[in-house]
Amino acid sequence: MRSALTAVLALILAVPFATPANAADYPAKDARYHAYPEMVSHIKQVAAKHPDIVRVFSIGQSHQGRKLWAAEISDNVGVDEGEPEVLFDGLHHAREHLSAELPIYILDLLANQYGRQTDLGQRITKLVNKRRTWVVFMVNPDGLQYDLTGKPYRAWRKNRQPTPGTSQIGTDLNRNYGYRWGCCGGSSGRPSASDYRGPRAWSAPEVRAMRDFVNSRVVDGVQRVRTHITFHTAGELVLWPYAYTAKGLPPDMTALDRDAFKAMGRAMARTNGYRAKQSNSLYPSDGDMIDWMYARHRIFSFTFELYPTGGGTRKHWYPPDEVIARENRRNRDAVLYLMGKAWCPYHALGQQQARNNCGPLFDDFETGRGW
Ligand code: 0X9
Ligand code: CA
Ligand code: CA
Ligand code: ZN
Repeated sequence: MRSALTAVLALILAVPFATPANAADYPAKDARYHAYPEMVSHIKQVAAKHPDIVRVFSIGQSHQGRKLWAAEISDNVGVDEGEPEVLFDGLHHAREHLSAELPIYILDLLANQYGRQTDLGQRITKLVNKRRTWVVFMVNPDGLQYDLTGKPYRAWRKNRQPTPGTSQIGTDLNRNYGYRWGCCGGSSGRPSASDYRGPRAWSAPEVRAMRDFVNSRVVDGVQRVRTHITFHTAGELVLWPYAYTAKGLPPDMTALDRDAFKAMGRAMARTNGYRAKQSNSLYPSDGDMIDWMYARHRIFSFTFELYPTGGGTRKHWYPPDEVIARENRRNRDAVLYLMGKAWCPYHALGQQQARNNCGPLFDDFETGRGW
C-alpha cells in the first residue's frame, strides 16, 4: 500500500510537468510561428550573436509568472546616449498570433542588416546608431500558451488572471490601461466578456509592466519615447488615438498633433497598403493602450491591425504560417519610417513644421543633410 506521504510527494513532483500550457506548442503545420519558449530562445540567440547592439531583458512578469521579454537595439547598447527612442510591442491579445511575429522580425531585421553596405543596410545602420529602439515581444504570454492548448487553438483573447469573486478568468489587456478607463461604453464590465476591462484600471500585471516601463523612459522630465506601434490582428489598418471618443479634435489633443498623426498614419499606410484612420471610427473602446500613451506621454502611438482584412473569426486570427514572412516584410518600411520620425514627428508635416517644433538644428536622419 502506498503511504499518504508518497502520494503527496508524487503529486508535488508531478505538478510542474502536468501544466499543459508550459509545454504547449504550435502544430507542425504552423511551426514557423513562435510559441513563448521559442521566442525566448530566439531573442537570446540574437543578443548573444550581436552583443554590441542588442540587449534582452524583462520588464516584469505575467500573472502566471512568465517573464515579459524585451530587447533594446542601439549602438552602445545599455548606455543612455540621449537618443530619440521608439517602442514596438506585440500580442496584447492571445489569439492574434501574427502580432507576435512582427516584433521578432524587427529585432532580426535591425540585427542582421546592421553594418551592411547595401542601401537598406546603410539606412538601418544609421537608425540603429541614432535611435534607441525597444521591442516588447509578447505582452500576453499566458494567453498565448493557453490558446495553443486547444486543437486547433482556443480563440482566446484575454490574459489568464482570475477575476476575484467570480469563477471567470481573463482581462482584456487592451481595455485595462488607465486613461479614461471604462469611461465610454467601449469595454465590458462583465467578467465573462471577451472585452472585460478588469475590476479596476491597471489590475493586470502585464499592463502595469508596460505602464512602468513607459514611465521609466521619462528622464529629467522628458519622455524619451516619441513614436510607437502596438501590433494586433486583423483588418489591415493603421489607427491613431483616440479610441474613447469620436471627436477628431477633442480637448486632450492638439490640432498640430492630430495633423501629425494623420500625416504619419497615411504615410505608413502608403507603404503597406493598409487603410489609415482614427481608432474610434473602427469602433469605440476605452482603456486602450495608445490612448494612454498619447494622453499621458504625448507619444505618437499607433495601433496596426495586421493581415488579413476584416476580423473576428478564426480565419482572421490564424492565417497559415506561410504568410508570416510576406506580412512581416510588408510592414518593414512603415517600421523604418516611424523610427526615422522619432527625432521629430512633426517632420511628417514638412521641413518648416519640423523647424518650428523641433528646433533649428533639426536632422531627420533619413536624408543626411550633414549638419
Ligand atoms: O479592440 C481592440 O483592442 C483592437 N482590435 S482587435 O481586433 N485586435 O482586438 C482595436 C484597438 C484600437 N481601438 C479601437 N479601434 N477602438
Ligand atoms: Ca504551414
Ligand atoms: Ca545608442
Ligand atoms: Zn487585438
